[in-house]
Amino acid sequence: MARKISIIGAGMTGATTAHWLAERELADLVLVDVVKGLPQGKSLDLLEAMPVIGKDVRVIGSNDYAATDGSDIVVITAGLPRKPGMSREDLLNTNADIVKKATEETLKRSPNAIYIILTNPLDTMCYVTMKVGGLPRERVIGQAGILDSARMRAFVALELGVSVENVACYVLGGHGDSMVPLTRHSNVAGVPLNEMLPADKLAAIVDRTRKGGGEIVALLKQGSAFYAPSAAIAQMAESIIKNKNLILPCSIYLQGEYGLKDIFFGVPAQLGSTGLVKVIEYKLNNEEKAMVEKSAVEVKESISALKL
Ligand code: TXD
Repeated sequence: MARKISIIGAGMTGATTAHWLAERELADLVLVDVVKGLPQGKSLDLLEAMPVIGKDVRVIGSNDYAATDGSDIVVITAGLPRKPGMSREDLLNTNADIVKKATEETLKRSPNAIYIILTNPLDTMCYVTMKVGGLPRERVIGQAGILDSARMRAFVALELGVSVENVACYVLGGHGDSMVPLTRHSNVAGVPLNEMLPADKLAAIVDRTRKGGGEIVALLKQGSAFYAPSAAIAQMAESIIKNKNLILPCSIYLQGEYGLKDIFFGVPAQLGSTGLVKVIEYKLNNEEKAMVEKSAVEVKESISALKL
């Protein structure tokens, strides 16, 4: 039987995730959204592209969670952007309600599903799914770090004129301005980044990475990044479906790793058929530890503002 991936939220990231996933021919796809016609229209359009790209993927769109029955993976991208007059805390609790409902409705139809969360504030929404679903941490994985690391990789590759494939960058921490780009552990074909780039260039790349989301929001004027975030989800899903055991920076519920407990936080995570297989720990120096702690405070504050 074909594997099945359901994507809740058929907006920019949800639909683009379906696109990248269809290209990889990993599983049949379901798009669910509250807007009438939107998931149906986008999925029909994508289905009609399959003969052109030669992939046998069934794509269904629905306003009803019944379509998600028996999913192997559920991706949650549903949420609202901040509206004028809305505080961050208001947005947090509005999106928490949406993610809560998406979790409850999908989990009862797919009791063994692995969850990949995208909705912001990311680390806190992962916490909502894990708590509401009563799920083990292995089955709730947030997407943020692949995107942040990919931005840094793209900027380094551009600067040096080398292939993106030769550039390995690692970004830890919460998905926010306090993310922690690990320049010491990043490298180009094995050569440490700080030997490949002068300090000022490297500092500029780190700064652009931290502000990467905002740079795109400012350009688009409406909405936020969607190609790169959804490509990242497809990579996570592939590692799970194919049991590839790729080590990818993901938001994971920590239980003592990096000295942190009871929060979702961006760390390198090995992903296989059961979801999280293992958290990989870097040896951090004092400066890096201080950045991690600062980032963790932000995530803790966000979780404590939750009204579940
Ligand atoms: O790296 C990351 N984690 C992020 C996070 C990168 C990019 C986007 N990030 C966040 O993902 C963003 O801040 C939002 O919270 C979500 C979704 O972003 P997207 O760009 O896809 O937003 P859209 O285009 O507005 O799509 C959201 C869809 C839209 O079609 C709504 O109708 C739908 O969500 N929606 C719902 N679907 C199902 N059920 C409910 N209740 C619902 N409410 C809204």
